[in-house]
Amino acid sequence: MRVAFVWINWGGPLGMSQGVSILASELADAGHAVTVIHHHESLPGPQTPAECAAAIAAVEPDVALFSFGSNQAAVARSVVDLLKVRCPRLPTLAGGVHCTLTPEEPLGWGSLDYVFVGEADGRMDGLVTRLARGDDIAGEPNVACRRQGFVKKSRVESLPDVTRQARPFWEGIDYRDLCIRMRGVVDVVAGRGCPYRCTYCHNAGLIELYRADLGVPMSKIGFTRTRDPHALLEECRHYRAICGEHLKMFSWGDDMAVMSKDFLRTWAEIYPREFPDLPFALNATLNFLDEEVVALLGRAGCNLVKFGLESGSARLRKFLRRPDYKEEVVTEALARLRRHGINTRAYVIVGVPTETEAEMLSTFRLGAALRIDSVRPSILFPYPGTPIYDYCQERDLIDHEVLGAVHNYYSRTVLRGFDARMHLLLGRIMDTYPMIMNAELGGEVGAAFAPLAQAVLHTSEERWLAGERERVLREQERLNVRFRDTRAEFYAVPFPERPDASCLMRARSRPLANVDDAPNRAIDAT
Ligand code: B12
Ligand code: SF4
Repeated sequence: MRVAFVWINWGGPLGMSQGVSILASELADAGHAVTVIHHHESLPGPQTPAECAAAIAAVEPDVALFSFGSNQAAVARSVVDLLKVRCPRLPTLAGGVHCTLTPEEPLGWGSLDYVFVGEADGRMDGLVTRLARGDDIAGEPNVACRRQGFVKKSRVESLPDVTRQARPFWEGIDYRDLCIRMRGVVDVVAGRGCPYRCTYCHNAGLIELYRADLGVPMSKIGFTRTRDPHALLEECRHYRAICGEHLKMFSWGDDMAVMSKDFLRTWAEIYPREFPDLPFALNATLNFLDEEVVALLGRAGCNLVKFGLESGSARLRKFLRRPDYKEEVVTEALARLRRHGINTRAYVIVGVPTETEAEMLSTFRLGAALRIDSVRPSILFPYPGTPIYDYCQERDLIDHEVLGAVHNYYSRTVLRGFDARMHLLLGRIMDTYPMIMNAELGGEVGAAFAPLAQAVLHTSEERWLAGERERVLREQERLNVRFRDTRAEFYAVPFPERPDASCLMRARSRPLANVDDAPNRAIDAT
């Protein structure tokens, strides 16, 4: 069968969906002719929903498959609506995290035939073959559709065994080009799942879905899974062969990559033997970073541990149900990582309901005080299917018009309910947070940036919009240039298209992988 597999990533950061890649290779290995269409503004492919629909139609597919997240649902809808007009008889099936957590939403468009709920490994050949034959797949496990105005959803099957996960679709996705565009970073996945249920994360909804449908307690779902390290190593070899000298770093997409010490022990043996100079980065919760885990990561050549700090306020960390919300857990884990020369990146969230100005500022001040190598803010976006979404919905905090139009989580807040002062600062913060952090660093850097931080916090909106913003940003740029060639440490945003990616410019024992702005100072944009 001919299959068009569309990955809608419009407005999001560039990167390939592992889900699309492995499902596409499953289909190809079963004998289907698969075309992956990557819809992203920075790529040469389709630039509008109409062009995307035309690109799909040009494949003359027997089935069209879609994958997208909540922020891309509006774009996906336009594409599917237009496709339905062009090819009314073409069967369509969509999957991914948005479809899993809120199948009613895409099914409500009226143009999409089916939605897949949950993980689809091992299922693609059967589904596509039946769809292409014109069968009705309502009633198949994990499948949802609309019948007589109601959403009909079958129960999900048990979670797949990731040790049998298919390979990436190397022959159908230009990974070399992506690697170059992503400044040398290649995404891989070493496992799936996370034992926690932070209120803003998809995992809370996923666990609940599988627990309810399978009728077993959470501990029996088998949610947290690790791949065979040798299979991952084989994948790394393949990427090296494809990307050659462009490959600078592997970034693991796992939500929580340090759950299995057995995996890490093997990885620390096999990876550095073959890739002694190729760093990798992963996500972890700080409470898992005991001495043995950090030592294994160090031995394996891990360059960067990324973690959700989320807030400078322990109250908000607890509100968000972080497993590592306690101050001492944060400081001890960071000290351990530093001792082993591993760089750190904190993801932080601003615009959490009930957050005060002081709490928001404390987040950046804490990041600077702890000298975290990279601090990456996002503005809270309540994803449907998460506990924080229900919390905001119950309190009527969501501006649904804005919610549907925001393609990522660093553009603007989609929440109402903050006072005017918080709204004003939330509107400024993504442009200016490095100045607030730099003002905290003390010394010459702190003194130079302090007036800019003051201007950010105390300029009226009228003056800000009448030119003060540009002046402050120009001055920041001037200071960045001034400090760049000194030994001073300061935060800067190296890539204009990624305002959320700030790095502490400093000499490191393990330089971060993919951009050098000065000798011995590297920054990355993964
Ligand atoms: C790596 C990653 C990225 C990469 C790749 C994106 C991707 N979607 O794969 C990049 C950097 C591009 C990225 C960008 C963004 N991401 Co991101 N990302 C991840 C992360 C950490 C891992 C994804 C992964 O590899 N999973 C493993 C693979 C095997 O699973 P999977 O892709 O879900 O696929 C399985 C099923 O979903 C299903 N499936 C998927 N597609 C399809 C299609 C069909 C037809 C079928 C039948 C089944 C099916 O089967 C697959 C195999 O079992 C996830 C968290 C997570 N654990 O999922 C967040 C996550 C997906 N990202 C998230 C967000 C918010 C974003 C951004 C909006 C970030 C931003 N800066 O604003 C953008 C939007 C991108 C987009 N178009 O979705 C949220 C999405 C929330 C939501 N409700 O949409 C997540 C869940 C993080 C979180 N905890 O909130 N991200
Ligand atoms: S620790 Fe991270 S991946 Fe796990 S539930 Fe919390 S936010 Fe999600």
